[in-house]
This record gives sequence, structure tokens and C-alpha cells, in this order.
Amino acid sequence: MSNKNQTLGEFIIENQSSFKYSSGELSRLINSIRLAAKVVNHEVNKAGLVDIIGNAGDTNIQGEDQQKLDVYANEKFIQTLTKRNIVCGIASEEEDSFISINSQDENHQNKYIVLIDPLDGSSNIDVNVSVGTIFSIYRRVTPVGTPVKLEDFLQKGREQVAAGYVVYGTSTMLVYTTGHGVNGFTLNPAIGSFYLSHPDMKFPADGTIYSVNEGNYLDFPLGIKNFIKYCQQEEGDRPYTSRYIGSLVSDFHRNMIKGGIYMYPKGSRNPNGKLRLLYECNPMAFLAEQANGKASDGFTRIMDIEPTELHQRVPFICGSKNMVEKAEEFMEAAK
Ligand code: AHM
Ligand code: MG
Repeated sequence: MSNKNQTLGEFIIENQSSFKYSSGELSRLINSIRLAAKVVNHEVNKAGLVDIIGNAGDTNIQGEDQQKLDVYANEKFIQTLTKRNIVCGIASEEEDSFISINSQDENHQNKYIVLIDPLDGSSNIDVNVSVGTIFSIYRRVTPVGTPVKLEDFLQKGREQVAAGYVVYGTSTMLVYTTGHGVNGFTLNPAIGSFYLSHPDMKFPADGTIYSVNEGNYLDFPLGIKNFIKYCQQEEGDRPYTSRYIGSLVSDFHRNMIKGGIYMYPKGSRNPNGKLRLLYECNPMAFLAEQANGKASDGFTRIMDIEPTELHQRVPFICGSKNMVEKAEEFMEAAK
């Protein structure tokens, strides 16, 4: 039974047995994400001081090179995940190809694959708006002890064993699922511990918020244009309200708490949509479904899409179940 005084560390240990491969490795993996999140959080919080302590390419007061935050976050997550003999492969938005870990060591037993967007929405950093880290975890499909292959990464979203995000917002939260609901933990910066603040998070079935970059409206498919018009028409509890941060993690987080829908459809500038299936859409889809929400590309469940490449993009519609289903109805009608 969860309680709000629990730290993330305690929660992980207490819930370890509910995971079907409860050897403790996944718990250690989540723990290493927790650690990297704290390190990145510390750096993100200093972002406003960049003009004082130096820009990317400069050297800081300790003589260390200053880095762009997304590069920094990428390095920290990769370093933390590689050191613990749990993960055999990592793919990141910041890396062209996947990274194989311990590939020279035939005795290694590492079973887990991690796909990560280390700092999503990083264009928001310069203006002090929330950004996030997104992660997705699978078990490898190729034999343990061999180098990982692309097929280990190109698994359908429904094969995920865990997924989550960190939102570096007014407070920093780590939200994750291992397939038993979604729990949110808030960082107490004074102590450096995450505490269970949002147990068993659920999307309201209905919502009143739609989140989309309406600057792309003219490029949207007709079904999405019609859905947006529907959201704007006065009827019952409509018109809905529009909220778009332009930072997927933050838009998703708000919509999960308040009820709403996030959309990044295809358009002429983004013929397949903008967001990446493997480390943006699938983890958010897993979280959404675990929280009674829904995620689709307009026609197909996101987690049923067969991946064909590491950095594949797909249209993404995600949020409160009834809103996503309504958007799908409009997509179907305009087919
Ligand atoms: P990024 O991975 O380059 O940061 O892009 C992903 C981000 C999402 O967080 C956000 O929802 C979307 O891009 C915003 O895109 P746009 O500025 O086109 O509306
Ligand atoms: Mg991203």
C-alpha cells in the first residue's frame, strides 16, 4: 500500500515483487535513472545563470567546459546507465546510432534496453520553461551475452517493461510505470529525495484542454482541423480551452492531471509528424494507457505500431480516453 511519506527508493523496493521478472535488476535500473535525474535537475536549475557562468563552448570557473544542457543530460544518463551491469544497449535522441554496452564481454548478463530522450523540449530552456527527460525500457530479444542488435530496439511499444519521464518544472517530478499504474514522485531539493506525491495517477476520461501547435493548422489533416473546430464550438461543456507549452512532458503531465488531449499530427513540414516513436511516443503511450488514457496516431494504437527505424517519427494523439476517441472519429470520417 502506497503512502505519501514514501521515498522513491522505498517505493521501488516495496513494489519490486509485483514485477514479473523480480530479480531486482529493473529496480536498480529505475534507481540509476533517479540518480541521473537529480544530477541533470541540478544543472537545469542553473540554466538561467548561463550568462554568468558561461555559454556552451566556454570554460567555467573550475576550468571545466560548459556544455549545452541537452548534451550534458545525454552524457549523464548514458554514464549512469552504463555503469551498473544491467543495461546492454541504449538509444538516445542525441545519438545517431544505438550504443552497445559490454559488447566485448561474453559473460555479461545485462538484459535491459533503454531508449531515452535526455532533454525533451530543450528549446524552452533559454526562456525558463519546463523541459523533461523521457525513458522507455525493454528486455532484449537477442541472446544475453551477445552484442545487442537493432531488433532489440525496434520492439513494439506494448513490449515495454517500464517507461516514465522527469519533468523539470516548478518542482521536479519523476513519473513512471512498470505496468502497474502510474506513480509520481516530487523531488525535495533540500534533502535530495523524491517523495511519492501523486500515487496512482489517472487521466480523467473527459477533459477540456486541447494542446496542439495551432501555428501549423493550415497543414493539418482535415480530421484534425474538424476536431479542433469541434473543441472550439459552444455546446455542453465546450468550448474547450487551449494550452500548449511546446514541451511534450509538461503538456502531457498537465493533461493527465487536469484532463486533456495532446496532438502532434502530420503536416507538410512534418510529413510523418514530428515526435519520435521509440523514445517519445511509446513511453508516453504506455504511461497514458496505464493511467486510463489513450494514445494513437489517429487510426492505430501507438503501442501496436511496428517500428522500422530508430528515429522514426509518427503522428501522435494522446490523452483523456474520450477526447482521443473523438479525435479518431473525426480522422476516420475525413479519411
Ligand atoms: P525536441 O525533441 O527537439 O525537443 O522536440 C520535441 C518537442 C516536444 O516536446 C514538443 O511537444 C514539440 O517538440 C513542440 O514542437 P513545435 O515547436 O513544433 O510545436
Ligand atoms: Mg525530444
